Amino acid sequence: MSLESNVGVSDAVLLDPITEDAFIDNIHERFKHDLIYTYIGNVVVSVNPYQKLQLYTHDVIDEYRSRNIYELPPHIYAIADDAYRSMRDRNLDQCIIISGESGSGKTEASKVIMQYVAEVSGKGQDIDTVKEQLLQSNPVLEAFGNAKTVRNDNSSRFGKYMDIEFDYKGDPIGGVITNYLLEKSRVAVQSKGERNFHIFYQLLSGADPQLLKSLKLHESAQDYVFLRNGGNGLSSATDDAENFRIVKNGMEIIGFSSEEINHVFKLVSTILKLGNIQFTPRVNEDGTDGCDIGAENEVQEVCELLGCSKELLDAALTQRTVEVKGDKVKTHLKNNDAYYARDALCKALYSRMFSWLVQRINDSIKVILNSLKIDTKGKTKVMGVLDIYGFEVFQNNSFEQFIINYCNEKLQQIFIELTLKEEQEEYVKEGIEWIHVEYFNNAVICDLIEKNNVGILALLDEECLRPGDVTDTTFLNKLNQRCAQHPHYESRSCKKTQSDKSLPHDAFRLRHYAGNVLYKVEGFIDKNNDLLFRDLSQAMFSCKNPLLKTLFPEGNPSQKSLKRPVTAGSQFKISVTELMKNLLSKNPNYIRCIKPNDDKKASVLDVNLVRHQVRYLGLMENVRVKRAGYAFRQSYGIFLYRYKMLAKETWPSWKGEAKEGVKLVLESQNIPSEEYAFGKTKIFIRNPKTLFEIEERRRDKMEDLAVMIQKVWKGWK
Ligand code: AOV
Ligand code: MG
Repeated sequence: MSLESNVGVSDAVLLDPITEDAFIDNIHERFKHDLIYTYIGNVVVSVNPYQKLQLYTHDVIDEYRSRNIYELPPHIYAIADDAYRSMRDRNLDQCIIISGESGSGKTEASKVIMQYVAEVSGKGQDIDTVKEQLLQSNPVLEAFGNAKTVRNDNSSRFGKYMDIEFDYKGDPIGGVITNYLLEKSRVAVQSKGERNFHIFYQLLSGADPQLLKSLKLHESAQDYVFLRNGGNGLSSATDDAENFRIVKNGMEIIGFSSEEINHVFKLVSTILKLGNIQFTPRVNEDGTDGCDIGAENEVQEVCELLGCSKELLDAALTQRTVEVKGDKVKTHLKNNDAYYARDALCKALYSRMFSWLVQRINDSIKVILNSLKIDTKGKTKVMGVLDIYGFEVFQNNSFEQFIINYCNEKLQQIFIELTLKEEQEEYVKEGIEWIHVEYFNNAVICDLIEKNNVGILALLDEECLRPGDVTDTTFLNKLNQRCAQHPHYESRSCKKTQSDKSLPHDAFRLRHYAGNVLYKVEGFIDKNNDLLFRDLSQAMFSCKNPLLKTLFPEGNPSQKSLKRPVTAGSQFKISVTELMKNLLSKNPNYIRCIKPNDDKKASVLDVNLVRHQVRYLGLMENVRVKRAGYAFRQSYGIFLYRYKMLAKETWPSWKGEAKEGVKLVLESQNIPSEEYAFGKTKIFIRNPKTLFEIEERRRDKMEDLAVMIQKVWKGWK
């Protein structure tokens, strides 16, 4: 990559005039020259190039290493370097928040950050082992947690937050991955043009004949119902066989035993086989409806793979035990209910296996650390990287999209809170002259979704827990009663939207920060309840395959308590709330990803599509706040402590007010007065370059002082 960049402006703050058109023209011009990154102050705006650019080579990394952020053209490396050095040198925990809609390049950006940190941090055999484990977690989790959607050939179907831990020297000494709700419905059903999770296809096309035979699998994806319903067994953009090799190798490097790897593949195979089971309706002797299992051989093979009794599995798939006044009574499942239960089992198997994989990777990193000579005691510092599923709108949107889009609302909320709201409030609080920049605050939508007792999630829980005849329709009715007045809620029965014929009767529409999404209510109650018949969890627990005992602890017959599990929605809300708290406790760095076109094409930028994103991401507001504001602020005491050696009046100590001392320091450096402003408790510096200059002069001064001390010292000796 040419590090010279004179196309447009590299920081949108320098645009003149600051208009949306100028902003988009600038991004567009740069994009045409393969300059996909542009700053807004310290925020990186990244436009997905949909082609391999020479942006991520060792040479480029070397260029960016330990350089100040504005010395080189914008790059994720510059942000990563800045975050890394602030963490190491100033002891500030960092987080890098990557946001943008589906297919905009978040996952790729997160990998670029990890690659950078791995390259610039310390070296050595032990440290390299840790790094390798952290890096290898990517292909493994992508294989199991990503899939092709109509928006993205490698779409993350789970949220991921990774804390990388460092010692005081800045060497990585560990990492913890947290995963957020996997879109498990995909295991059983995929929309047209989409695929199941990558691992299914990878296993079929990458496993050698011997492995396939031991897993009782055929090579052709077309043989499996769960891989057929999206009508898209192959994806042009992925090489499944090669990726299988990479994933298996990754699992080995991370420390999975060959037995564990085998258990995992057995579960993958089990799911494919269960998906091929067919049920046929039957009338029982007592006149009730029941069903029989077709494809007996698939069940037989599943039993062999899992070490399960066929009788038990047959029964669990077609019957259900219910307690009636303390007695256990078996009832037959109707045909449709059997399919439903079978799918629930497959989804539970897969999503629990996925969480286990994450846990296993975390444990493995800990185990390695304990066996190495790395000192993890003492103070560690953390850099968190967040890569979640992006905002998405499909033809059919269900509970999963509702959860994904809720998560994106929360991330937008953090961005607004920190870059638009708090920043402006601080100027006012500090008495700095300030003209307010208006922006849309999406807190109102977050409330609509998550507010205790009245938000959509609470109403969904209320309906799930209500005794009586609860259906998706009763849930929708409840929403219509309770949310009709909300400006971001619309449905066919709301007065304001009654006449809108594009609104079907079985859906509600939310006006999200990033656009309107119509959610079909079908499946909301079931997906939120997330219940698995106990017969199935008991059958799984009874299997010889040890992994299943870990995955289905509630199937242990000796476990008495049958407490109702927390609903999927509540669970997600709890984990997102924790995530937000965690992010807010760290120094945030932002990467805002933009998708240039809807066709995954290189060199094409659809101005209207980009305009839409620029608007909802609040980028213009961001530019205006940054342009009128100050890049750096610090309380007087801390600033003076760091720079007091620059003025003879304040060195070695200053007895007066800190603010006065700071004034003397800045005056002594002949810094133009428009470059800074005095707040009530803090000094504000407009341009980062000014701060870098002051920092450099401090460094020179420190060197002079060191030489002087050495001379004095020698004189004494
Ligand atoms: P996402 O993470 O934001 O979507 P990805 O990071 O998976 O999007 O990017 C989608 C695809 O765009 C990738 O598979 C690459 O083909 C291409 N791409 C993205 N960034 C780059 C880059 N810097 N250089 C080259 N190609 C790139 V989602 O996970 O769907 O929200 O849930
Ligand atoms: Mg992604």
